[in-house]
Amino acid sequence: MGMSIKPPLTLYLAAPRGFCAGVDRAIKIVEMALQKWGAPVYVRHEIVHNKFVVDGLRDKGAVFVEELDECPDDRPVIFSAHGVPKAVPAEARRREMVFVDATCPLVSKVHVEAERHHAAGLQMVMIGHEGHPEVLGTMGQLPDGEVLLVETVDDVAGITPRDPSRLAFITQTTLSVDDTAAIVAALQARFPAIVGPAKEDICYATTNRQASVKAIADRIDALFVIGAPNSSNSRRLVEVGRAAGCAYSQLVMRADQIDWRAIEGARSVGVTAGASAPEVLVNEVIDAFRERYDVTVDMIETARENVEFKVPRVLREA
Ligand code: 0CJ
Ligand code: F3S
Repeated sequence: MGMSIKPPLTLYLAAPRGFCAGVDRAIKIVEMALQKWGAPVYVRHEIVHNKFVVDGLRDKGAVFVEELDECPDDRPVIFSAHGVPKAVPAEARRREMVFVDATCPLVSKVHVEAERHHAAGLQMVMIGHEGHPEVLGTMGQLPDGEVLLVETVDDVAGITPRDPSRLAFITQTTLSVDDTAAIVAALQARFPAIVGPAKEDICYATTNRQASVKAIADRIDALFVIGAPNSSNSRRLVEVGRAAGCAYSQLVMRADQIDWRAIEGARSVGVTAGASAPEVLVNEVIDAFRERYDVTVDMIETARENVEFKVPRVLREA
């Protein structure tokens, strides 16, 4: 940079951002399993959707696979934070494997809701993204055909429930709060008898991160969401930024993905991170801004979080 004077820039740092309690717990489970049993410990699916986290655990001896049939019988396996269909632990039991379920307790709660409604004779409608592991896991709690999936308001008109008067709905935990409210309203309009949670099953972390983006979106020229392309909650933060008035809202895995020319002339930017993105990557992005600008960081905190989840008992025992 030599003698050049850096242009001023205000960096609005959203809070809450980054790791949620479910991600924190899931990563701890892998680390504690490696300590307890040694390497290799198998992990079914990325423990959370972040390459930096996954690479770090792989360096410590975790082996990431997509399906249980890629694991040997005689090594422990961990199921990712997103949850698994019932058939997965059933198969692990049949093979007498040691397994630890890192499914977020807030996802497990949705699994229980689905089972409860099913036991009461209701067919389920799930609001979620087709093919996402959480959706596969939650739908996989019930027999095939018992859960109808809708992704959009338009999808609501296209489903054909067995008995429209005996329906319940559940949702993925990482959806857009606003889009989901519209889908729930469409379901209630078409199926007045449908039962469900008070609002939806979106978790506290998803809700809080979206609210903090909304709080800064109208005062920034650009928004950078640190997160992975396969991270649902992170992608929703980009959409929320755009919908709330920041047209240039971008998902970046880390600092090297920032397109500096695209933000030439920017005076203020927003930075946040998805629930699976570690704070070291936030700091990396802030440092990259400091190299190019005279940065003033202004943290905008819209909520305080104090949620913590215990790791399973098997890992708390010596
Ligand atoms: O599904 C979850 C319980 C969220 C886990 C944390 O975030 P991430 O990015 O691994 O997963 P999503 O794609 O679901 O946001
Ligand atoms: Fe759980 Fe929500 Fe995080 S469902 S894993 S607390 S994003």
